[in-house]
Amino acid sequence: MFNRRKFIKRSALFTSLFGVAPLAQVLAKDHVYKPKGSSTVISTWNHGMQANAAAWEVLSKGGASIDAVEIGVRVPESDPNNTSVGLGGRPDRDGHVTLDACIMDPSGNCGGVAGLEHIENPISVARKVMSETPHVLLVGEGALMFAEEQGFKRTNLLTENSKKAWEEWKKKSEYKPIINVENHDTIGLLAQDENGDISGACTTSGLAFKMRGRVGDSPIIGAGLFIDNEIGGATSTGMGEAIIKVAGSHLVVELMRQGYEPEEACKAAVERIIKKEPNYKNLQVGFLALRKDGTTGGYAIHKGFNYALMTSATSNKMFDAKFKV
Ligand code: SD4
Repeated sequence: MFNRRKFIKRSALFTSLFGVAPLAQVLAKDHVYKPKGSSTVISTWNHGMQANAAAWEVLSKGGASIDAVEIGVRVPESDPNNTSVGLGGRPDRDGHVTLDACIMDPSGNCGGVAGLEHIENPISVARKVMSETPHVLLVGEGALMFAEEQGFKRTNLLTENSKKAWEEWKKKSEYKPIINVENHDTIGLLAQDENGDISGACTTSGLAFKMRGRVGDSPIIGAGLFIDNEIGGATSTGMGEAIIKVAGSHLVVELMRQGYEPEEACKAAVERIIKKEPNYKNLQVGFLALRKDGTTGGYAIHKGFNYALMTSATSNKMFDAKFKV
């Protein structure tokens, strides 16, 4: 049986002999970070600039982070030229545009939709799942029925451009995601408001020409997004299967709890994937993290992942994430 007193005694002996705390002790320690009293918004890829600007409109008026993240990611969702989110997203291999999204607030409430068709702003449906149902995730037809009950209108999400790309793809029907190309547009956005409260949102049409019914990390709490308002938040982009296998965003937040800097936490999560994924050279994954004290970081497997960052002290700006290979 586990004897706590003996364990503490042994730990103390270990520390005095080796001058460092044993791992179990380090892991048990929750780090406390103070909010900095100003706002921050960070989001994936170039379209993060527009999303950040919209989120900032909310934050700069003293608005809540949960409103900022929703309003922020609705911008790329509604952009028909963005081919991996919302309207104009690349379809699955059968020609259906199916959308995945989730949202999480500072109290740990969350909602998501997966495989949602015909609705331009899945993030807003995800928020309704959070606020209007006792559930966390609705999928497919049920998610669509719920969206319509909530007053969302059907739209044709398959633009001419996406239809052409699909018809071109069908000629060979080869399923080979290309690093930083097909995966380029999922938006994950984290925001901290003036009260220091953190929320996050993540939304995508997923991998282009995926199998019908395939769901990636983006609508899965703990994979594509995780918030713990005591510690911070994290979000991801890239090959969802690899991210789900390590519960990526949850892992990043837990590493920050153990004292890792945001960038270090993202790097350690990337390293975990590399260790477990023999095929890592052929896939991209990127993480972003925002800690309670306003510190941010990002890291990816490959070169090419960038993110937009705006704070009360700095203007909206793109950064290239560091990378492993
Ligand atoms: C997915 N993570 O469905 C998403 C794809 C993505 O940037 O991030 N694209 O696996």
